[in-house]
Order: sequence, then C-alpha cells, then structure tokens
Amino acid sequence: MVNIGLLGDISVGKTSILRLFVRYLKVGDIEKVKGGQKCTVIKADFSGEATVPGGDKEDKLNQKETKTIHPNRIVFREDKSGKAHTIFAPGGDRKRSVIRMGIITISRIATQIIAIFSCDRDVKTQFEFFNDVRFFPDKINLCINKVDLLKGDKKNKLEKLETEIIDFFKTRKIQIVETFITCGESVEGFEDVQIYNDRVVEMILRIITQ
Ligand SMILES: Nc1nc2c(ncn2[C@@H]2O[C@H](COP(=O)(O)OP(=O)(O)O)[C@@H](O)[C@H]2O)c(=O)[nH]1
Ligand SMILES: [Mg+2]
Repeated sequence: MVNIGLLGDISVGKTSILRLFVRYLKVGDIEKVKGGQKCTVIKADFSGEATVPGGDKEDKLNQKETKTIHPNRIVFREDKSGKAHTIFAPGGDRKRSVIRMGIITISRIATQIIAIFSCDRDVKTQFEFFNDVRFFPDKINLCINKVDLLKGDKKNKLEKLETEIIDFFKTRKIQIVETFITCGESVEGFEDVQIYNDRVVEMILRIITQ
C-alpha cells in the first residue's frame, strides 16, 4: 500500500489533481492512459474543502471559491493486484494553524511525496511553503502543473524551472526522482489538454507501481 501526499503552496492545483484522478477512475478513462489499468475508488473524501465565506483578501486574489481546510483524501484499489492506496491533499495555507497541522501530518505518514508547483507564478514564493515541511523523505517526485498557462518558449522555460526546483531540493538533500508536467483542469481552448490531463493519472500510476 502506498500513501501519496500531494504537497504544494496554495492554489497550485492539489485539490484539482485529486478530483481529476477520481474522474478518470469513475468514467474508466484510467485504462486508456500510458500504463493504465483498472482501479476502483473505495472512498473519496472532499469534506476538507470549505467554501470561502466572502473570501479573505488572499482567496479573492487567487480567485478561489473553495479552500482546503482539512486534508482531502481518496482511497482506491488496483483491481488486478487488489492493492489499495491512499492519496492525501492537505491545504496550502500554512499560516493557518489547522491547515499547517494537516501538512505536517501528511508529510509524516506519506510514503511517497509529490511536490507540486504551478508554472503561472513566481517559483520563489512557492519554495517558502516547503521550508516549513519538516518530515521529508530523501527522494520525492516533482509535478509542474498548469502547463497551459505557460506562454512563449515552453520547453525552455520548463527546463529552467525544473533545474531551479531540483537545485532548491538538492540543498536540502532531497532528490527529485522524476518530473511530471501536468494540467489539472479541463481547460477550454488548450489544444493539448488531454495529453496533460492524462499525465496526472500516469504520474500517480507510476508512483504506485514504482
Ligand atoms: N489553468 C489552469 N488552472 C488550474 C489548473 N489546475 C488547477 N487550476 C485552477 O487553480 C485554482 C486552484 O486550484 P486548487 O486545486 O484549489 O489548488 P490547491 O489550493 O493547490 O488545492 C482553481 O481555480 C483551479 O481551477 C491547471 O492545470 N490549469
Ligand atoms: Mg486545495
């Protein structure tokens, strides 16, 4: 059994990635992706998501309608092997102590961590989130999300961003095992949306079978 923790700053797409994965399992698309196999959702708990009442300043800035207070969680089973796995996605707002507790708990119980970054925002402020996470394994996976929002020379920009993130973790003696470039939403008008939505699912399947 693998416990996957999705960690990253507020609004990088953790909850969206979890929802997208559930959708693939429910409609059967999971079998069509690279390395795909039939899996069944045992439990999908999004009760940690709270609608932002009026929204504080920062939530409005991030155009968020809901905010993760307690960790969201899904449990699913690989049909063939019968193995069950859990994915946890805590909130990203570590200034709130209840959310911070969730982040610390998940970083302790996760056997696999996916560090999620969004490529539409400055990477340095996203590093701040990880400075607080104390219980890190020495090997983690990297997910660069919101690839649809990257403009111009995508390939070059992604390479630069990846290098910067790898270096950041290296100074903390943490190695990035694999990098996944993803899109966690069904973004209209993005021609490669299917490819990068699929990547989310391929990423999780790879990590549970590694
Ligand atoms: N354009 C784009 N938007 C995304 C993507 N993934 C998530 N979002 C949006 O980013 C916002 C924050 O996502 P959310 O999953 O709540 O982030 P979390 O705070 O990390 O859980 C939401 O409005 C999502 O619809 C993506 O790949 N592309
Ligand atoms: Mg969230």
